[in-house]
Amino acid sequence: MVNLGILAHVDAGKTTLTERLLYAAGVIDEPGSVDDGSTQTDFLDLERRRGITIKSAVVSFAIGDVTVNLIDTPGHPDFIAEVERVLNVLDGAVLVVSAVEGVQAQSRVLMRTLRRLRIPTLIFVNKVDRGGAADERVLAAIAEKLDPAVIAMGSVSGLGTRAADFTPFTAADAGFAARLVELLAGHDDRLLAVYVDDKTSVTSRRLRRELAAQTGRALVHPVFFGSAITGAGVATLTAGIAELLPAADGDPGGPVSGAVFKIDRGPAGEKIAYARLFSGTVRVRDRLRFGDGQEGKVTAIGVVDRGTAVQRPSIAAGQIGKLWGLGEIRVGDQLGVPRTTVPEHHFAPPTLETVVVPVRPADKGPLHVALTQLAEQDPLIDLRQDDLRQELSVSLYGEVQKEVIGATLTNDFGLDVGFRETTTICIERPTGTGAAVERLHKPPNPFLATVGLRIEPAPAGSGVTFRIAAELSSMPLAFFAAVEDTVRRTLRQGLCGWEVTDCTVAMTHSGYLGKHSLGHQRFNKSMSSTGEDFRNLTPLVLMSALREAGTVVCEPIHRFRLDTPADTLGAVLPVLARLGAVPGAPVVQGPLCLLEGEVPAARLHQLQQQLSGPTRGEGVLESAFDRYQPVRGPAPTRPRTDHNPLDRKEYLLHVQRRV
Ligand SMILES: Nc1nc2c(ncn2[C@@H]2O[C@H](COP(=O)(O)OP(=O)(O)OP(=O)(O)O)[C@@H](O)[C@H]2O)c(=O)[nH]1
Ligand SMILES: [Mg+2]
Repeated sequence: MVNLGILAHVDAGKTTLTERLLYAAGVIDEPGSVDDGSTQTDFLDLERRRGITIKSAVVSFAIGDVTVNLIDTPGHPDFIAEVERVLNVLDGAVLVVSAVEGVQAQSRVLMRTLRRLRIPTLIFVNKVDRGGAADERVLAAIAEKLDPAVIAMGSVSGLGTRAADFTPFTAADAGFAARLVELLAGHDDRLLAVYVDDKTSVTSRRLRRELAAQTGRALVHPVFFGSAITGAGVATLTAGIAELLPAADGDPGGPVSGAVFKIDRGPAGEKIAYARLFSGTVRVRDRLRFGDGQEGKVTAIGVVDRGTAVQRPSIAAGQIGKLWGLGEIRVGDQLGVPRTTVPEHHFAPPTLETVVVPVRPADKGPLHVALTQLAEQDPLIDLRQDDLRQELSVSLYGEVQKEVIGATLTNDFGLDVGFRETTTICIERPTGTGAAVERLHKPPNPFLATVGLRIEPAPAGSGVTFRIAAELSSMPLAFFAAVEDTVRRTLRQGLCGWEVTDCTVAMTHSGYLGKHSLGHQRFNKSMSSTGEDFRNLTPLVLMSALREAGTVVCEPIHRFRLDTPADTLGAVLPVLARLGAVPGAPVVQGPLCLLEGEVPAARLHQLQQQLSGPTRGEGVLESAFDRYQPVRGPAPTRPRTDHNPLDRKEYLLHVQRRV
């Protein structure tokens, strides 16, 4: 059993390759086509109409006695959240690179992450049948931009023609053997020693075994070539998947541990969780723990078996299955014993947001329900309800995702919506250190709690760290937990309304009142502190510490790459300058010119639109999030959705009204 992800830049041919693999394995009688909307994995109406993959989809086939669960992922950067969730459940991956377009922006982003997570990865150079396809040049670009530890597993003939084919190197090929030894010896001194001693003594079987071992440890990446349209090279790739990628392991008798990477709704609206098990066995009617302490009973289990969905009484370690009955479950939840303690994000979070407005005001309630369901499938849209203005907003990666959300609300929920203009999500970072304290029984503190907090800047990208600098034994742990929880919640809106991050918050003072109302039958609130006292006081203290520290608003910056005809450079540069993009020196390659540089995420969409004229529609712009950078000029603010603890009077009134 191998759980395999197919990843690539948009349009590289992942879905087409998936069809070919299914066809080669005899699962389907004929490969479907993305362009006709007849593939197995692009089955959503929207995917078929647009010809792009939006949601990851699982299919299954067999290579000899190895069962492969294949997950086809979207390549469009607006849907990178789908890829992120899939990465947690893979034994291996095939990264598809187009032989025509070469190594594209998203391939680099994906490969960087695959390497970091040490996911064994084969590379498939697709579209060798298309005019303009290259082999040597693309291989060199892969080595330069993705990973130097790669090796071509064969050679291409008839490059750029319909008859293009791929012939794997054999053991008899001396050049291949020498390259292979050189590559593998880099990670294995013994192999090098034996080889230097006597070249002929290293058998080809030993080399293949070592190649599989090092591929399995994600140290090297074999490169295959072919065409998903004609099927060239697909048999060799298939053999490579079975031979070189490690099989799923895990003890079916161990404690249950798994991860949910996709949530779907069945025909009756019932929730279906796609999960991979790392350990243990889950049976129908088992009670399962998931997320942060929720529980549910599995009412049915399904697997995808060679193209058809079948019900099963159980799934075991290594398998992917669909679980019914877990009402509260969310994408990204861990099942049973968590494998990782902190949910880690592999890619940058969305940097755009928009307000969703129902066309019919009466649809407000149903819209909230619908968006909540979409947020279950994609938590990164981070649905937010603005309590003050009664508005719903979502986070986004881009305009295509926005259109897809709009179409989904119309098609699946019968809701017509409009969107406000997309705006950029900034962050706030503290610029200095600030501290504040409010003590029990010391006016103006109206709460039965002592809370002192100090906030200081931390390195970029480090997030929020909370630590307790007060005496731990000074109060019950539940009160510390209430403070930490409230600190994190309060930091979602800083001085300018943006999320505050890259900081350390230390709790410097603590104290509570623990009198028991002994003689009283009823609980006497005036006599003992409760969690609420800490939850209510913390925002006041934290915000005044933050005001003392000060913050700087930072905006997301993307790195871009623009390929454009060289003669359009003169027309392109002023457009870049107008939109605040900073290009490096242009690199002219024949008739084409390559520009790389930086642009604020806020200008990206305009840039895309305004380049089509000056580049005669031939410019190709790619970009990926790079970092946050302090905004030049006046800091943008985000309207608050809470009762601002900086306005003490208004905040206390709100708290009073709540109790
Ligand atoms: N000539 C040629 N065209 C191909 C090949 N593979 C895919 N295509 C075409 O390239 C386009 C994109 O193919 P898809 O399979 O949808 O690519 P994808 O990587 O799944 O795209 P997304 O899922 O949207 O990221 C389609 O028009 C395919 O017909 C190939 O090997 N040769
Ligand atoms: Mg696709």
